[in-house]
Amino acid sequence: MSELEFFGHIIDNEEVESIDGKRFDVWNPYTREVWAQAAEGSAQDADRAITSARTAFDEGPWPRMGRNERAKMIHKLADLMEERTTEIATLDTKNMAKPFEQAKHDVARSVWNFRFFADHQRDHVGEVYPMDSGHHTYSEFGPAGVVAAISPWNFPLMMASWKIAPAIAWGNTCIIKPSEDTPSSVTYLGRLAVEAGFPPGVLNVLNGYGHPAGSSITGDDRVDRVTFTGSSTTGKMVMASAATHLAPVSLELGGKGANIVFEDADIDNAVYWAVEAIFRNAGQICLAGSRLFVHSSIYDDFMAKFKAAAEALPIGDPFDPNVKFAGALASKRHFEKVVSYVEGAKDLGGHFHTGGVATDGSWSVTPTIIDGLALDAAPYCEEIFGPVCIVNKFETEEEAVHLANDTRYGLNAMLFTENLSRAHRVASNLRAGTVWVNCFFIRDLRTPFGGVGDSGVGREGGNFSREFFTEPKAVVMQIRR
Ligand code: TXE
Repeated sequence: MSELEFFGHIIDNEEVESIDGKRFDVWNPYTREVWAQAAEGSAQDADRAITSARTAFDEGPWPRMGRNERAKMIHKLADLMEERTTEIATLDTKNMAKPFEQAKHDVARSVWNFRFFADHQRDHVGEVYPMDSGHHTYSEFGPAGVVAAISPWNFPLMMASWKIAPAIAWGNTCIIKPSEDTPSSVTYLGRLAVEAGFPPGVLNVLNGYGHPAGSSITGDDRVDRVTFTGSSTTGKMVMASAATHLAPVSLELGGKGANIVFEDADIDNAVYWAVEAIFRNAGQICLAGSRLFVHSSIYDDFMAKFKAAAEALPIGDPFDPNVKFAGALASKRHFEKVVSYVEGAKDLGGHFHTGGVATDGSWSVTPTIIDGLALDAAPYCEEIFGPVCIVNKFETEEEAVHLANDTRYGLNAMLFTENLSRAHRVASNLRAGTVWVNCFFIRDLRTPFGGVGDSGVGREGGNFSREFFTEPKAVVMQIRR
């Protein structure tokens, strides 16, 4: 046991065990071995973390320091992350079998999250309105207070940084509760914040399970904002818990992304992105293009190329630089979930063009492409969150839009066409938070990000993050009587 790595809570700039000394095992899903342990947070540990963040907010320097000084410290943290890219990426790869090259890319995107929001709060422009009554009114964006952030395991560092960066940039203090499946990189980030000289209590890391650790921070009335990424079911519980003390929530939940390939698409480009959209990160992406709609006139051609590209993906050791997709799934529990959908698709008469094989030696499912399922079949309607693409034909644009929108989710959609008018028209008609045209997964942090329906509540990004992580105030000033 002694050679296992340990990830404690980071509270008040100290890395600590749980009060009751409890720990849980951290698995490497590729080797299927326990490689570390993490502190298992209880309600008492959550209380310690909240007290720390509350005191840091009410009495500490962070919300009171100049914007430039705060930005500098956040950039210092980003510098340290950049320097330790290999170490951090190694943790995410060990922890969830994320291909190492991709894990490094995730670190780079996380670094950019911190840099972007540090600068965004430093440089943001306020509004002043001269009023006919002889007053000026302006908006002030003061920090909201203590932020409880709950992050998932599919992009362990990146999803956490996406919450922490705007929260602390706007002068809040934060408690992040990483997924129990992937505590390592976020704890490491907490260590780096201490090294970067953050005042105690600005960034606390609370490890542990959704209940009691997560629910104890969302339900505490000393918490002013709750930001959560995870399943729609848990999201509803988080919202109910935050509602007990009227804390605003930002929820980024599940998805069942539609990917529409029109007859006038550049087929090779569409195939490239269809592969990226469902097999990157082994399909464990809320934005995955898990429902693919292909025009009937190009269906056979497209499917032959898509199948060939899927079968060419090397699967295996995530530390192997050739393995870029479809490694092991993040946990045994998740592997079993994906397999149950694959088996369900077989029982429901789905036609497997490729895949559907649970591989030996790791918790992997081969890249899977299925068609022939009914539109009410569970694998078609529900979020599988694995490398499983369900394909359907369509005949008209109206039909494609109807199919794409006929879901409880609405996080994102993609469309492939070389017809400019159609691109704009369809993008406008799709019920989704993000629409990609002839591409996928490209993101500008200034734009809104979030979902419709069961995919979430609220938007983050640029000024949308500012609205959520601050308490906007109107000040009215008499200029002349
Ligand atoms: O999610 P949960 P799970 C989807 C995906 C996946 C499914 C289940 O389909 O197969 O959800 O994954 C914390 N109060 N997504 O079980 O339960 C939990 O500890 C407060 C989509 O991992 O939502 C973890 O930190 N927190 C998704 C986080 O919530 C609670 C990413 C997510 O766990 C809690 C992940 C509670 N009562 C899964 N219960 C996406 N949108 O990208 C749990 N948690």
